[in-house]
Amino acid sequence: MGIKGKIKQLKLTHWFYNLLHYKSLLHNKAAYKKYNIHKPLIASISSKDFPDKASRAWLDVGDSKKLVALKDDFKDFPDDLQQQLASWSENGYIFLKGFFDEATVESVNHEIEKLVQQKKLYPTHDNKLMFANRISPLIKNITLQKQLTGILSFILDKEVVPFQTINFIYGSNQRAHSDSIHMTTYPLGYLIAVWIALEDTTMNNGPLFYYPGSHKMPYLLNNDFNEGETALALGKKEYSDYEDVIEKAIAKKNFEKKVFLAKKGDAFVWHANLVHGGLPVEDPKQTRKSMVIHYYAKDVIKYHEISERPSLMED
Ligand SMILES: O=C(O)CCC(=O)C(=O)O
Repeated sequence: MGIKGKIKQLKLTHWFYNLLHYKSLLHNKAAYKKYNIHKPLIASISSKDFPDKASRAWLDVGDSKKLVALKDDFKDFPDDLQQQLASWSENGYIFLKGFFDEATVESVNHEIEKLVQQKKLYPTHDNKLMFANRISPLIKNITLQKQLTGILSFILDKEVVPFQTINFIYGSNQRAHSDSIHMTTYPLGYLIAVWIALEDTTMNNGPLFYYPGSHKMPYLLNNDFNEGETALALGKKEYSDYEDVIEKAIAKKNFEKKVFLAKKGDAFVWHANLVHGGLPVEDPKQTRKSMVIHYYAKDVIKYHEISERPSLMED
């Protein structure tokens, strides 16, 4: 590990950074109180600070087959969506076929192209274009689209708030993971993600893959793969160690691997703990434009288990 990596391991570095962004941590204040967390908002936080590792989301605690129809707004959803919602507890995902029309998709593509050209948006974290929602009213409006947030709030039975967008021009080549190692909640189970195809995906441009039912595995958190953590520094293991462990856990359970060959405008919604990733890009010349939006439920503790940082939320 280089010197930059070592500095990033130091919790003091995070606390200082958090102090500089104090206003963006205030979203956690009420939830810390509600869940009896007696820590400053700028301090590191991880699953070790919480008394349990169980989801409290209603469709994890109970079975969606029995529960969804009991809610008044269920009858407002189209038949196909009703059926998929009924299988949420079992599958951990739903498809929204053709959810975004051509004009909306193209407006997103043009906006991202413009922001990249203007150098307001640039690739970080392995070619990801992060947080376009913070600089573009157009992208922000998509994240707040009522029909979409209505479905997500229904699934979590809580108001949802967008945390981030990630735009991809090329396939992510990302190994299998659960988002809950990156974006975590207490109680667990209150993250939800939407993946939007901004062009068709094929077996050549690195489509999304996922394992139905994998969300029911125990959440794999720092204690399950990392070691050597101290009061001042994070554990010694790398993210790739996490990827190795989750890959083994998936192989042991024999989950079926499915590939989402999406058409432009399709969307895919996944559970906080559904294991997924991007298949290797077979043809590096082919683009695979897509956008992911990660949402948190509003009234829970929001943080990043892997780095033990509380999430910074913009207004
Ligand atoms: O789009 C992909 O290939 C993977 C995206 C992903 O895994 C994520 O955003 O969590």
